[in-house]
Amino acid sequence: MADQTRPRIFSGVQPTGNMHLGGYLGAFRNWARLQDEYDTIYCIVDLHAMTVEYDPAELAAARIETAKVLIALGVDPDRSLLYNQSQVPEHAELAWILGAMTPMGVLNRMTQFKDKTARGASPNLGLYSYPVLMAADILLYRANLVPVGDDQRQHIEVTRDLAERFNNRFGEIFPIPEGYIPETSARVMSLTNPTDKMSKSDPQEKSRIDLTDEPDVIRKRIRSAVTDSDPEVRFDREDKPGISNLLEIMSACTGRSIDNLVDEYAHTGYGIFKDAVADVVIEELAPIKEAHDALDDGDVRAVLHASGIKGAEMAAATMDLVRAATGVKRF
Ligand code: AQP
Repeated sequence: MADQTRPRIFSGVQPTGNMHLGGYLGAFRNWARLQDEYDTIYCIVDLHAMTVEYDPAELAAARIETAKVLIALGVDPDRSLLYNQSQVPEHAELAWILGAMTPMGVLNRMTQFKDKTARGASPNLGLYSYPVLMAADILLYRANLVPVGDDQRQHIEVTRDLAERFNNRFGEIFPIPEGYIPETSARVMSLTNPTDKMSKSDPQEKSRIDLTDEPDVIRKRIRSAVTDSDPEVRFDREDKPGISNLLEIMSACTGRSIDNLVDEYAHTGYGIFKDAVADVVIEELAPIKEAHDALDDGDVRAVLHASGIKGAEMAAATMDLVRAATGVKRF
């Protein structure tokens, strides 16, 4: 862990609600898988969570719950750092320095800000400058790779842009990080509106599958997933977004190609296909729920505390370089 001889990974998750199948197939599963090859740092980004309306007690509880689910799905505290963003104040300090060199035009193009405010979020400065804080999160650890879902593609581009601007102006301090985005399931769609992304903030619970849902809930939600009236199972994102989403989910859970699944299910009817999708999702998530339910809150807190101390040491080392390069070295 953090041995600096291997390329480094950083990624984050907002403690803003239950973690769902979309985040798992798009990002968190890779967090666990990449631990052997990379020096891995995973962060519960609670400062980002403050950019939308929230209840302090719920945020505090969600930080523990999010860590619990991550450990349950395979993030191993012996191999990865796992802590809350707020445990390392340098995230905010570096965000300020990067913000001072971020053109507003870059932020004006961000689709996530537009989407969130269109859905009712307050257009506050924190939400607007979210990509700058995200860039600081990644660059603070001089990360090389960032495993995320497709919705974060634009923010990774901003991070790369800010790293280049910084290096050109102040000297080569930051590696230019790459996104690590899966080919299948990078954007898992809502079960009730398959042209929208599966999302924690969707008020319709039926739109998603949470990682700790009971098997009967998972089956019910997949059975009631919105599809179409043509009975053929085939992949067509435009005309059959619901079925295409289920095919992608099944492919991601089984490792089978979409073509192979279509060969088997093209003419079985939607009922049989949906039950088969439910079976593989239930099988995929069962060990996560079991591990989650066995974890103790106190143990999870201890992991966050210990990891945060190590993360703070790494962040301090980067900030020494950044402060010296930018003319604000500490006396
Ligand atoms: N539907 C999705 N498909 C694939 N990947 C996804 N991710 C999120 N939704 C999907 C990826 O999960 C990681 C953690 O995301 P997050 O919880 O920090 O942030 P988010 O993108 O804000 O998640 P939600 O569910 O969409 O929350 P709201 O509703 O608040 O916007 C990221 O890598 C993300 O790409």
